[in-house]
Amino acid sequence: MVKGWIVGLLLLSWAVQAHAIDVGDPVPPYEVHLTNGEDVTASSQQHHVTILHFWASWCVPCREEMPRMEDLYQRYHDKGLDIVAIDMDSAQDIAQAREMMTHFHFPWAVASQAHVEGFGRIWRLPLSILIDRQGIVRQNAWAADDDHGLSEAELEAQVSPLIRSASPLMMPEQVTKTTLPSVSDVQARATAPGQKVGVIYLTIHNDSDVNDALEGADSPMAGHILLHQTQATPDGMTHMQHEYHLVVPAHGQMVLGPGGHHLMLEDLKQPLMAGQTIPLDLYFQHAGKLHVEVPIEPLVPY
Ligand SMILES: [Cu+2]
Repeated sequence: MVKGWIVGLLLLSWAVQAHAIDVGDPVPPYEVHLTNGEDVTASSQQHHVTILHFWASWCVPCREEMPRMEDLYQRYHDKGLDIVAIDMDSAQDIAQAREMMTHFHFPWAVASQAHVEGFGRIWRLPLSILIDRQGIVRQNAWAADDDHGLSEAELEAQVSPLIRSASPLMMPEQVTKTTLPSVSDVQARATAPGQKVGVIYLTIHNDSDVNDALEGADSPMAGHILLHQTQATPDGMTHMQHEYHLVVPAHGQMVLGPGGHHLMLEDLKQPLMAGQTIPLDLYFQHAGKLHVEVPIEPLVPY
């Protein structure tokens, strides 16, 4: 049964798109002109939980699923849920779709009035896309495993947590993608001739809403750069421990300074001369690469 619908839909040329989205992606731009005259777009749905629900009047599991969508809508619409039905009927069947929609309270549009190409191919029916209040796709090509449509329990399990979360449900790799940390108090110390190691201090500020982590650093002036922490040993000495991951908390900072964390430049290609700068790339787990020019300070006598 399902196979027949898939083949039928593959022939619908308007829906054919090469690019598809993944769960966790920001919602692509879309624009749906509803039969009630209103428009629904990604920006009009900010702070709402949205289900884009693709269906057709000839689709048996759609007819089973629609009343459960209606129940869900009745339960959660005043708490922020919107359901937008997009009817995939061909032109001669739209009257039938219109009659069916009179039984439901959520709005609908015909497919030719729905610009949803960014979601990729609508490859089966019924099919739903669930978008959270932050505009993140939480279910893509959402459909039941059987021919009876999504159950009340399946709908409830996915939708109610998004309804309850007025605050963002965090997806760090999405949220921080464009938020680079900034740095202050950046400095290196000049080295004596023949010295093969140098040190860089800086403070990292994370202005995004989620934790990030410094995972590595690189510079053409050193063979490699390690993340180190100076630690006191019981006998009163210090040693340097290699770290792989320095967490910079959300809206917080990480200080790399004398006696604590630092960047250790090893296998220096040339002496670090006061007044020059070191080109440095910092690699963050979420934000990616940050380039910094590090001023070299004179060697201070201890
Ligand atoms: Cu060190």
